[in-house]
Amino acid sequence: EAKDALVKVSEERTLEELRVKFLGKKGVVKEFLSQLGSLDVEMRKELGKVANEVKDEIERLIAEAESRIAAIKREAKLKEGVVDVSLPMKTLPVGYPHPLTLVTQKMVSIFQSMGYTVVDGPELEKEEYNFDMLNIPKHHPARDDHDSFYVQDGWLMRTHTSPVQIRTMLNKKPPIAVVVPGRCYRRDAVDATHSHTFHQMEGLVVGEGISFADLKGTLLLWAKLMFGEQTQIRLRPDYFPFTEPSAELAVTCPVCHGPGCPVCKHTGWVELMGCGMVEPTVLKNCGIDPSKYSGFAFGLGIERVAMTVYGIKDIRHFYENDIRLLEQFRA
Ligand code: FA5
Repeated sequence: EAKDALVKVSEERTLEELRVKFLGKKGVVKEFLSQLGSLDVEMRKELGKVANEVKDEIERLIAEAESRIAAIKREAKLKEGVVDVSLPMKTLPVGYPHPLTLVTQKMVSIFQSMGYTVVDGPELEKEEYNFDMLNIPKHHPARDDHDSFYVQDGWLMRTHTSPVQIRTMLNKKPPIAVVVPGRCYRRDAVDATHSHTFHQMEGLVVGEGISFADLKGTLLLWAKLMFGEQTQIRLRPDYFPFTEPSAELAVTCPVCHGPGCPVCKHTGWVELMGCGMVEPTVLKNCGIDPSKYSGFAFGLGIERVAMTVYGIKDIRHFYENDIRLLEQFRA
């Protein structure tokens, strides 16, 4: 009877009732044992042994039932405690992309959409690539504009991304269409528009029949995609030893606030980059035949573009990591 009941039991309370019924002070087993007194010794011994075996067996079945009931309870609790994934989560503080990263990504994706690839170069650069092969030999006055951090003889922290033009042309033959975003270094006094460490993006296109019209069309399209359809560009003659002719590109002020505009100072124009047709000597330095190929190049200051896009007045804001500034660039 005990066995039949105990293998089926699935509730704590019923189990306790069965325990009392069979093993309790007035339970079946005790009752049976109390009746043994009236029997003779041999019989008492024999039946006492059987009674103890029965008691052990009932205890074992109770223990089994206990662990079965515990498992059932655990199962029920798990079902009850299912995580409700639709509940609102606790938000943890997260970072946001830096404005320089946002502007770089946007510029890169515009040029990628025109078929350019992104290439990289070292920040610790050979003087030969940073200057000489770009047609800026020693004692050339243009070197004065690039006051440099020399690391050891012949090596410096690159002053612009233009040495990656050289690295690209040494490694790959035309057609070439690359952009190079990256960090640059100059021994410039820090002020609202200058930093010793800043970022540029270089562009280089080399192929057959590349003309100044290609340069102009490309940069006009870039300006419209970057600052808006209404944007116009202005090209004025400039000088760089590695391009000829060279120009300075300005765009119509995208945020003009009229008099006192922090971006264009109410001139209506923002000067953004240097550009020009790759100097034939530079092509020759890289083993590219200038009678067959021509190219254009440009180089812009990423901070300058970001300041224009977001109307930021002081370049130092970019490097201070002030959370109040960064939080304004939440996606
Ligand atoms: C150059 O560095 C040329 N390599 C650009 C170029 C490339 C011309 C290809 C033609 C063909 P420049 O020295 O003017 O040019 O620097 C370009 C831009 O870098 C500047 O307009 C400015 O926006 C940024 N820049 C230069 N120095 C600093 C500085 N100290 N802090 C922040 N931005 C700077």
